[in-house]
Amino acid sequence: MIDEGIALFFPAPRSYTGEDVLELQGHGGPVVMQMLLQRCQELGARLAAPGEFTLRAYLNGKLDLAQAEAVADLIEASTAAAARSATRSLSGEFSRAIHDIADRLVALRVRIEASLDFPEEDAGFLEEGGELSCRLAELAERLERMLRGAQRGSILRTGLRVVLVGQPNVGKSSLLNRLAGEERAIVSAVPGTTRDALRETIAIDGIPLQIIDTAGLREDGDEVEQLGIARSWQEIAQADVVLHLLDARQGMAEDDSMILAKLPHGIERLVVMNKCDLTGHDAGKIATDGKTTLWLSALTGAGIPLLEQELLRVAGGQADSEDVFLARNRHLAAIEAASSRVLAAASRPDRLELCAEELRLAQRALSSITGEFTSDNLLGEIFSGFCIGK
Ligand SMILES: Nc1nc2c(ncn2[C@@H]2O[C@H](COP(=O)(O)OP(=O)(O)OP(=O)(O)O)[C@@H](O)[C@H]2O)c(=O)[nH]1
Ligand SMILES: [Mg+2]
Repeated sequence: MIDEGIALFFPAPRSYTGEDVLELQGHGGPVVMQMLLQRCQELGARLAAPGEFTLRAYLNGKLDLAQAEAVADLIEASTAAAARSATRSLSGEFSRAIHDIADRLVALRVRIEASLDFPEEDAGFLEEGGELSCRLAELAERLERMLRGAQRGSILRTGLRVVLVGQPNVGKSSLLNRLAGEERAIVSAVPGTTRDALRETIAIDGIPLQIIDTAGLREDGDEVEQLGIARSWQEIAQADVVLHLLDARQGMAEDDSMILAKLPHGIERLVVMNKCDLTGHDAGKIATDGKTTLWLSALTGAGIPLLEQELLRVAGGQADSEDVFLARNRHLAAIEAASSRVLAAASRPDRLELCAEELRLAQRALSSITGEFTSDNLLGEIFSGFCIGK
């Protein structure tokens, strides 16, 4: 005897994978489980590949591809809002929204094909400003809305990457500790304390944020510090938002202008005047010509709620709304592709056969999300990201 437990038999097709499934449940603990697994293997079973159960469920039509991905996202969700969004996708809400748009694309294509064959029967349909252009505009609108929801969902999945940047000693590590609510990073009055990038995941209103503390940027410093600074720039290159910290007593110095000039183009940047407690300046937010400066104190915590609000704004606000789907990059690319096909169709009302072809390609792009058109390579990529036994 190895253990006492339960054997559950799920006859096909009413199991997770759609096949006959036998589940053995023991008391747990790595040694006993290992012995149980070993005995099963001696009797002819083999270990499952990563995601193999979910892959089988997909191949047997129990789930579509977007739902299968939601299984992995649910397991890996880092906040309750992300988990809820994954559950919505798992229940098929995302897939239904995709199918709804795809159905509209098909219906419109059918009308166009009919007009090609019998132009005189449906003249109002093709007129300028007529039904065709209205329908195309409506489709473009829907895709645009879906893209926005998916972009917000993609932040919910991976977390917004927030990199703390600035000269040595301005208080980056202090701010990380303040946001994390614990003493994660070493803080000291010695400039050049932080050497290696340090990351901490926090959640604000259900939105996961990866806060990354970096080595203070300066030209001198020893070899180790310079290696750390090179890492700071690597982190900056992958940031969604850069928090540029300044010492409020000094404000923007020459070295800061140099840092500014080297930041990647188009990156979201917030200027943080830290140590406002030493200046007598109140904590607060000042917005001038679209640029936001936050005055706060990492030491006392004054102004931190304002910073959190500002980060939420950058992340796209509320995490938990109905139209936010936990999208992956491949979903975003597919929705974007469909959207540009529909726009291309709208620009060619004079060439109906081109218009119909664009709509066909738009439909194909959307269907790749739920898995109607997918290559084996893509399946391998998706399911290898799962943990074993799921
Ligand atoms: N009065 C005051 N002191 C602060 C504040 N934030 C940080 N400090 C102090 O400033 C010093 C430097 O803080 P750190 O958080 O280590 O600064 P850093 O930017 O991480 O520095 P490096 O790692 O060297 O780049 C420490 O002595 C902190 O206690 C603040 O808001 N007010
Ligand atoms: Mg530091």
